[in-house]
Amino acid sequence: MRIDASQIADHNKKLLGGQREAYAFLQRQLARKGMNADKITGQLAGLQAAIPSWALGAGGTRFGRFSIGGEPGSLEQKIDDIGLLHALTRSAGAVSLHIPWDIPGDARAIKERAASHHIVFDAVNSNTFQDQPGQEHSYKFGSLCHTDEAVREQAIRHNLEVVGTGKELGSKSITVWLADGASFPGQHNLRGALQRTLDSLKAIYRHLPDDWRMYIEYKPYEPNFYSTVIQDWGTSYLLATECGDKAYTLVDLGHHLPNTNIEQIVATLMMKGKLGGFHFNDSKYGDDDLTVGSIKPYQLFLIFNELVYGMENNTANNPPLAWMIDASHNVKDPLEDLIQSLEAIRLAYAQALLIDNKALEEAQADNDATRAQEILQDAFRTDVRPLLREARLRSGAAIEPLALYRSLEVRKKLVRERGEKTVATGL
Ligand code: PSV
Ligand code: MN
Repeated sequence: MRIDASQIADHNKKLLGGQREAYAFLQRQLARKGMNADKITGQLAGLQAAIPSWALGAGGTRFGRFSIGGEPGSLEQKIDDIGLLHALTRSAGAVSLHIPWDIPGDARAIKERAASHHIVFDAVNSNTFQDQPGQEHSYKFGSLCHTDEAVREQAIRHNLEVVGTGKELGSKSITVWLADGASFPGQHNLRGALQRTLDSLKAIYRHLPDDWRMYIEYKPYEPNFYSTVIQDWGTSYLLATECGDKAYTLVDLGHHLPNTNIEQIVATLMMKGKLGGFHFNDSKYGDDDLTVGSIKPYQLFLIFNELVYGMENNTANNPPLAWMIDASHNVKDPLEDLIQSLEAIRLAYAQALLIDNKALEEAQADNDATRAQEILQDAFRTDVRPLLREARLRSGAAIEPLALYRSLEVRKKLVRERGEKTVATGL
């Protein structure tokens, strides 16, 4: 199914009066503080997050997976689902493919289908954390770090094939996440495993097209529980630096030990011009892959504060970031969950744009911690939703995407079209 412009226009017409009032009120409040609501609205509209091709079905845990019905059974249907999200929000204009979960049979046709939804192809993701049917060597004991050269070569080849697929689709970057690690002390020579990983990444990097980037994702644990080869941002930064200018660190919010100061990691990486991308999600304990902003919205705001500051004070020429939602949907309808995540990302961005940086700098210079907190929290506690609604309205999206999604009974229609028992590829 597709959502057409007239359905959106009808929905917006009903909400227009309320939106006009709320926006005008906020516009006046912001103007009093010397801020321009229209400018912020324009900045919000520019923030697009990629949707991963694996996030459109029910996610599972290792204990089970419960179908939600109407799941996309093919890449074409996944693109159509992202098309729905983008039509409703105009903030999901990109897809990130995971290969081999989603290999386009006919790249040109897939590209055309995506273009018909105004969707482009963001980073492609390689997968050497699972064995595929017919694969010669197993990744049970690692891939790019493996002690056996033949396994490493197979994994390198896979990454290059993924780049090849990405090239056909118009992607310009590859994200490498490795499950490589050890579950028991002594299982790995820690230094040897890191060295082999570096050598393998360099081999991939050597074949990277000039206008491509390589993002190196880190994660402290899982599926290995004693050591992960690329365990933290420092290791990723080291590897990216040794590979070269086209390699960057990728931060996945869920890939930190509890209470890690992620905003500080962002600040450090941007200071060095080495922050490549972001995987958004939220968590309470570990890599929980929950809806963005559902658990720690203040942390997300503080992260966006550093991102905005980093973009405005880009002394190290950090390139524009690749944004992606990397969440899993166990109990919610994935499309509803993603609409909420898209909203949370823009909310945090809008709040960060409201920070009075001049006043903050003064408070910092005076070592006035109380004032600094007031300045941050004043921005955080501003209800910025009229700005988000306005950005959607002006870009042809729905003022309230979730409400429209429900009133159009999208899931019910998808179940009717695709069936109750379809299962999407992914974890
Ligand atoms: C691993 O936990 C991860 O964050 C990587 O980005 C994977 O590509 C993705 O999740 C899906 O498993
Ligand atoms: Mn991730």
